[in-house]
Order: sequence, then C-alpha cells, then structure tokens
Amino acid sequence: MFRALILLGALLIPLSNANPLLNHPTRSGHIIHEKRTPDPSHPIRRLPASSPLPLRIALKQASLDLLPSLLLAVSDPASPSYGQHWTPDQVVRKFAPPDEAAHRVRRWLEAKGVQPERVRRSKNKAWLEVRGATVGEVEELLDARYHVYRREGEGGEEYEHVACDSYSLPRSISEVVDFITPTVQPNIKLGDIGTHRERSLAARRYSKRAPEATDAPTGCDKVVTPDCIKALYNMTYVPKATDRNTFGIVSYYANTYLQSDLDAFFRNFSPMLVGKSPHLISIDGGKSTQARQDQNTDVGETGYILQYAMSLVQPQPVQLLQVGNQQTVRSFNEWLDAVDGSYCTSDGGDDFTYDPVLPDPLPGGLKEHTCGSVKAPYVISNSQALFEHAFPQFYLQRQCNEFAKLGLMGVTVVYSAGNAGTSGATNGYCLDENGSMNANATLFNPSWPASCPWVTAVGGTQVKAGSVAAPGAEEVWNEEVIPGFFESGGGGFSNRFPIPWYQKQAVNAYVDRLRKDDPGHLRLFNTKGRAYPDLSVVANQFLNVDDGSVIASSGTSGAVPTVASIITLVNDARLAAGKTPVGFINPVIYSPGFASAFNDVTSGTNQGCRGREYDKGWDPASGVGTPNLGLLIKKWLALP
Ligand SMILES: *[C@@H]1O[C@H](CO)[C@@H](O)[C@H](O)[C@H]1NC(C)=O
Ligand SMILES: *[C@@H]1O[C@H](CO)[C@@H](O)[C@H](O)[C@H]1NC(C)=O
Ligand SMILES: *[C@@H]1O[C@H](CO)[C@@H](O)[C@H](O)[C@H]1NC(C)=O
Ligand SMILES: [Ca+2]
Repeated sequence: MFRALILLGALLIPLSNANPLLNHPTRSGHIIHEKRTPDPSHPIRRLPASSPLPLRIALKQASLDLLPSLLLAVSDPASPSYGQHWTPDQVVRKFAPPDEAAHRVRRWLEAKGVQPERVRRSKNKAWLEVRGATVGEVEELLDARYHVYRREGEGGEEYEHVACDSYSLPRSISEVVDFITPTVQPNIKLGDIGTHRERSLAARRYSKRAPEATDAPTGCDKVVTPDCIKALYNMTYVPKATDRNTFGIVSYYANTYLQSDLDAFFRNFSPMLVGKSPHLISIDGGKSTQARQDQNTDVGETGYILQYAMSLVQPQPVQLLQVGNQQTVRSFNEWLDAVDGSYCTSDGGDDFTYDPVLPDPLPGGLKEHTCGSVKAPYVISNSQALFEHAFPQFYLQRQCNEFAKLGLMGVTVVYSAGNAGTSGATNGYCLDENGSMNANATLFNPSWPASCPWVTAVGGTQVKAGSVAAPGAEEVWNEEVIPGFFESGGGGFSNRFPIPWYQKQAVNAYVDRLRKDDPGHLRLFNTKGRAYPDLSVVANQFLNVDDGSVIASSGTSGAVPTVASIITLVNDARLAAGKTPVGFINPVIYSPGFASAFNDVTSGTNQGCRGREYDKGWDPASGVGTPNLGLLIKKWLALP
C-alpha cells in the first residue's frame, strides 16, 4: 500500500562514527554536524523550496556524562543507595539543557532572519521548534539539500520519505545542539522478532498437565507451554501485591490479539484468566482492534505474547502499551515519549501544525501524539529489535540515554537480542569492514537496542532433546526453520557503546578464553563493546492459539515476556515486603552474589557470523544463563 509522505530519514547505512566528521569545515564555514553514507534507495525528486518543513532542534542535555554513575548508585547491589530511584521530575530537572544553549541558538536563528516569535522552547526545555519553516529556509540554515526518497517496505508496499544526506552548523551552535529533525534520521520498519509460521500442531500430541511445579513436564523439548516455563525457572511464587505492581507489554500496529484466542489458551493453561483482557494503554492512537475490522491486523505475535505473559504472572494485571501510529514509521521513541514527557519531540502533541503526518487525514487516523501521559509500568517488555548499524550515533545515544533514565526511575526495560545469532535482529547478514551489511561479510552485526548497555537483552535457549523441563536442561537456541535456514538466539558486541562497568569481569573472562583458544574469532567483533545478551530463556516452539488455530511459534519474541514476567514476580515480592521495584537489573544479575540464581548454559551454538560452542560462564549467546525465580526472590529480598 502506498503511504503518505513520511518525514523521517531512511534505512540508514551507518554513519561511520560521527566524531571524525565534526571538524571538517564546509564552504559556508559551518562544520558538518551529522551525516550518513548514501542510502541504497535513490532520491526521486527535490522538494520545492516552498514546502513546509517542521524544524526541531534538540539541545544537548546537561549532565549526561553523569548518567552511568547515577544509575550505578541506584542499581548496584553494593551501593548504599540501591533501590532509591528518582522521580520523573527529578530526572527532568537534572538533565534539562542549560538556558544559555537555548539563547545561543535563538540568537543564531534571529541573525539568519528567523523571526523570534516563530521559535519556541518545549516545556521540557529539550527542544527549540521553528514554526512555519520551509525547505528553502532550512536548506539555507543547515547547508543541506532535501530530497524525497522512495523505498519499499517489508510487505512490498512503497512509501516516500524526506531526508538530507548531511547538515552543517556553525561551530558554536554545533557545540550545544544534539541533533536536528528532519534531517538524516532513520526510517526503518521494526523487524518483529517472532518467527510466526503457520505450523499446525493439530496432529501433534501434547498432554495437558495440571500446573504442579514440583513435577517436571516432559515434551518441553518439542513444544513449550506455560508449565514448561514454570518448571524450567522454578516459578512457584504466587503474587500478592498485584494492586501496587505494574507490568506492560509494548505492541505495534498492526499487531493485536483476539480475546477468543486468549480464552482458548487460558481454558487449557490458566483457567482463572478466561474472559480476562490486558489493560489497553493507547499510545499514538493504539487500539486493540479485537473486532478485526482492519484487515491489516495480525493477531499472532501480540496474541501469543499475552497468552504467556498473562499466564505466567496471574493474577497480576498486564498492560498492553499499544502503539497505534500506522502512518509514520514505527519507532521505539513512541513509547518512550509516552512514558516520559521530557523525551517528547513536542509538548503535548499540538505542535505538529507543520507536520504533514499529523493529524493523520485518514479516517480514524492519529490526531494526537501521546506525550508523557502514560505512567511507566515497572517492567516493560519489548519483543522487537532493529540493526545498530542502521542508525546515526546521535539517534542511538539519545535513545540509550533515555533507557538509562528509565532505570534511574526504577523501570526495568527488557528487549530481545534478536533471532539471527551474531548477524543482527532478524534475517541478518554480517557487516563488512565498512560497516555495511552484505551477503559475503563476516563481522558481527549487533542488534539494537540490545547493544545499548542500559537495557536488559534477552537471548534464546531450547530444552535439550529428550530432557525433562528442570533447571539446567537447556542449550543455546538454534533451530532449523526450513532446511538449511537456521534461527538462533541473538548475541554480540556493540560497535558504538563501550563495555559498561557491570559486565567487564564476566565478558573479559570470555574474551580472554577466546584469546587463548580461538584468537582468530576476536577479529570478528569489537572486543571493547557492550556485550549481549544479559540472560536468556527458552525461545522455541511456544504452543499458542492464533486466530483459532493451535500452532507453535519460535523466537526471542516469546523469550522476552518470560524474563519480564519473572522480574514482575520479583517486584511483587519486593513490593509486598515494602521495598522498591528492582529497576535496572543488569548490575545485579552480573554480580557474584547472584550467580547461583542462574543456570549457566554451557552447550549449543548460535549462528550468524560464525557460530561457536558455548561453555562455562557468561557467553555471547546465553549471557549469564537462565534464571531461577525462587532463588532470585530470596536474593532480591535480601537487598535494601
Ligand atoms: C570499503 O570502502 C572502501 C573505500 O570506499 C572501498 O574501497 C572498499 O571496497 C569497501 N569495502 C567493501 C567490503 O565494500
Ligand atoms: C559474494 O561472493 C560471491 C562469490 O565470490 C560473488 O559471486 C557475489 O557477487 C558476492 N556478493 C556480494 C554481495 O558481494
Ligand atoms: C526453587 O525456589 C525455592 C525457593 O522458593 C528454593 O527453595 C528451591 O531450592 C528452588 N529450587 C531449585 C531447583 O533451585
Ligand atoms: Ca555459559
């Protein structure tokens, strides 16, 4: 389907890291602020100089260099202020850009002929917005050339977007500006991480078992059910603080669910949930289109995630953070905007006067941008992933900082590590030495945002053939989906973000082992980068009900809600004991005191840019291993 003009960047081949570019003077005496290498799609036309362009200038926030240490102070189990999270207001105040930066940019705009009354600062102080800007005016200001690009989406539909290849600023302005939109930003469709193939299990036999966690279900090597997961991860805990606890699952248009599918699943696995729905939190017009009036909707992926998450945490209510915007390309920023008003591109959604995307003229289309009106649940489960290499560093850094801020506020953000082993999010190729993805390349291709050190990234395991479901029965997920084509748990090392303090010891032990045993392997990845996944759980053959059929689905899409459910149950125990939720968990799960609450995964291999057998300790296919909820609760209750 042909969509309206989309104002964001393109499927970006990365920017080689921004810094070397920054000091190149351009003709006008500006320096290049941001640049991307040319997109494989070709510009189809220039934009008329009189076209409106909604110009927004993101100011550099203050004190961002302090973020890692502030986060450490509330999330390191050895810290005296462990668990003492910040309020959203405290976070906004701490990082608001200084007024001097805004004045400096205003003076520059005025000197360039932009009337002062057209420039306003957003309420959260992070942005300056220029009303009524045109392409001609912005091209002059930024020394840039805007084109319309046409590209093909995943479904073969064509869409157009506007972008420039680079833009420049005077040095004194570049110093205080984070980035400017619309310029080189990415315009990537989310790779949903499920392998949701229509394999009917009607002919398969699986026994429905009473949920007794003391007995180890068999058959979990072939088909996974909630009982398998409960047995694998020692999940006998019954929630008791459900009135105070919160748990959210992010879902994107056009994924939704059918209540009839949930009920069919619940009747078999969690009878007390029959008739129960997730609580809809609408973001940018998100709807649970249960009636399926919309033929674009897919009831599979979100449906099976809900079937598992709701079953694993029952009777804890589950929120569905449904992002509805079907017109712009989907971005993780939509839910980040919704839960943190200070992250928004505008204050309240009424600043899109000049944005041709909003309000969406289509019937039922998005009229308002959700900004800061959603209270972040304590745990946020995200079953999507993209490619790190596809984004400019400014964009990644801003998003990664936001994940750290959520951690500071006591929110656990869980993301998929991808389904393509070391070759990225899904259906990935490896990278060549220039950072481009191609069929003959050999270097690891990191997933985003798994490669941001401030999210918790989930890899995949599978139950070993013939094993009963009990702690320790797993190996790395690696599944032949069609003959010769494997999918496996994501893992790797960031090319953009350095290794954070909390995983240095664990990851360096792995790298040192490799240096002895297989030094050639070190060439394939950035040995100094943030390593992922952080932990892993079973990721294959989830039995589920999809549009009335019983099928099995594989993917870290299903692994993420399991981890999120486990953390939600830990939060329940802590809330019931009068403690705070766990927030950013990585420093805890890598700490020596928690090692015995994880089962090390020591066998199996993932795929991608050269697979490898995995062994003792942390490894880049299974992280610190698989969780044991019973033991985790004991240990987490012992923390302040
Ligand atoms: C990398 O870039 C250089 C310089 O543009 C080029 O000569 C080389 O062929 C590129 N390598 C690959 C693998 O594309
Ligand atoms: C990969 O290598 C094969 C064989 O050397 C060659 O035929 C093919 O064109 C290459 N593909 C790319 C994308 O470079
Ligand atoms: C499961 O957790 C309980 C605590 O709830 C613990 O006593 C038990 O040893 C754990 N089981 C295993 C197999 O680790
Ligand atoms: Ca291991």
